[in-house]
Amino acid sequence: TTHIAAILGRLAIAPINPAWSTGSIHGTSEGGALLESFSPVDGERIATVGEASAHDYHAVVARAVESFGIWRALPAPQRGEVVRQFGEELRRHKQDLGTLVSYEMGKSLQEGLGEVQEMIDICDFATGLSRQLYGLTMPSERPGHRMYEQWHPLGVVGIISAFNFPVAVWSWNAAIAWVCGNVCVWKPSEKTPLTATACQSIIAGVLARNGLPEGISCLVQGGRPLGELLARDPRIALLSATGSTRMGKSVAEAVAARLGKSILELGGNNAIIITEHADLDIALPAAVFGAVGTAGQRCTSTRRLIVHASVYEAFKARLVRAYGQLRIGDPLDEAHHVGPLIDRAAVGNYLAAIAACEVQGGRFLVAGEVLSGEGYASGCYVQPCIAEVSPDMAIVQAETFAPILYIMKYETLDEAIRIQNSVPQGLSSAIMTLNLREAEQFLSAGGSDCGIANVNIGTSGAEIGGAFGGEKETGGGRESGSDAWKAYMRRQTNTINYSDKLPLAQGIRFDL
Ligand code: UN1
Repeated sequence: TTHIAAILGRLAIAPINPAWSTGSIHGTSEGGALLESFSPVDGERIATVGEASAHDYHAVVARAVESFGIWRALPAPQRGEVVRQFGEELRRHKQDLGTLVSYEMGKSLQEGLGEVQEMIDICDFATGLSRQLYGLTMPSERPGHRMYEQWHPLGVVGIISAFNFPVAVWSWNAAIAWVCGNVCVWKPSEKTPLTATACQSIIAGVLARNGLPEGISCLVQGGRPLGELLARDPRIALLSATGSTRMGKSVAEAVAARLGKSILELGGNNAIIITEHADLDIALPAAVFGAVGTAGQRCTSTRRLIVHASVYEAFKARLVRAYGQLRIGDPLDEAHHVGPLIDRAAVGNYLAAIAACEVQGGRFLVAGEVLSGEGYASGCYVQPCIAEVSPDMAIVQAETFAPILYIMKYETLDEAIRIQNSVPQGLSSAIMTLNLREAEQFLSAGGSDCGIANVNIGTSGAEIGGAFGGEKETGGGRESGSDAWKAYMRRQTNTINYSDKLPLAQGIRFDL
């Protein structure tokens, strides 16, 4: 913890600061409610953070609205320069912020650092994008007319993020939203308030050095009521929400009721198909990292393996052997592969899913258990487990945010694709094959129904350059790279007449 105190110092955050107000727009009133941050690594309380009341929330959004006027007037490449500077600060603080992510959330240090790298990458992407944001021009059907489109900022973008990627998912949204000319109001997970405050203090410094109002990046800390305020608030032009399908449905309903815009990035139930033509030497680490990385708490985590009958037994044996080599423990110790789950409630969900799987006929190849003894005092460390199942079992259809891997057998690729698509979620998917026909069938319109479909890599660990998101209960939103920026802007079609006549479109005659 002294190590953590030093990190907080370097990130300009006081370790235990109930007021939590200095220099940050975070919406805390004196004597208001507090959020406590506990580390799942050792069970320690790391910090208390002021919670935003409804009153605070309204004050913060008012500052955001005010700041929007200033920010949108800045040319996009100048906004990009501010985002570039934010990326530079993240490079400087990568070790500290990555360590804090690992300590507050529980993912391995490698993954904590990877998450900060993802933030740096999106800043680079957004900086380049700030000189693009291209609209199309198209020929007008009328003589002496010109037609084109422009992209304008939307206004205030709300961001609801989840505990599992406590900083990267915010940055995907914020960096893109900013270069597009929007200001942001961020409600992070109430389970990871400290990393959010760290990010806020970094961007606040960048904005201050550029003489810009901090309202360009706002932070409101708190639980579900704040999410509801964001969803119902007509000042929030776009609400980008990452989390459970249950949360997404209630956000989508409230936003749709006011005809607002939303980007939803919800649950996944991601599968890898391992065919008879797979290179098992790469299929194995892909499956294991996908299933146990971030202790199975990525929305892209591998939850299902669909394995061809001819390689099933061989692959199963290698998989079970690999699980035997997993080292579980303090994620800050680089000797460990797997850290804890986020909290004891998550451990409860893990145990409930295992029990349900057994009742429904699943057979465990590697049994799950909650680990106890030295180093496991937080009660959040669990044994990653594997169950042999049939694809239609209710528990296999559900996303459990824990390292539980379901393995099942198939005979034909049509059947494997049918199984892969037979769940309500549609985020990420992969096929392991060296056979061109199999790979292309999997990627075709009749193949995977997911937003992400990979060949010879696993389901998790997407790069920021592509659009990230998925179909069906995953919510349909796209964030991050490619042209996902378009969802953060409004498109305006402009027709300009430079002739001295007024011809009407569609050849309509209207003579006065
Ligand atoms: C998430 O789990 O919400 O593709 C995001 C990945 C990461 C992002 C995951 N780049 O696994």
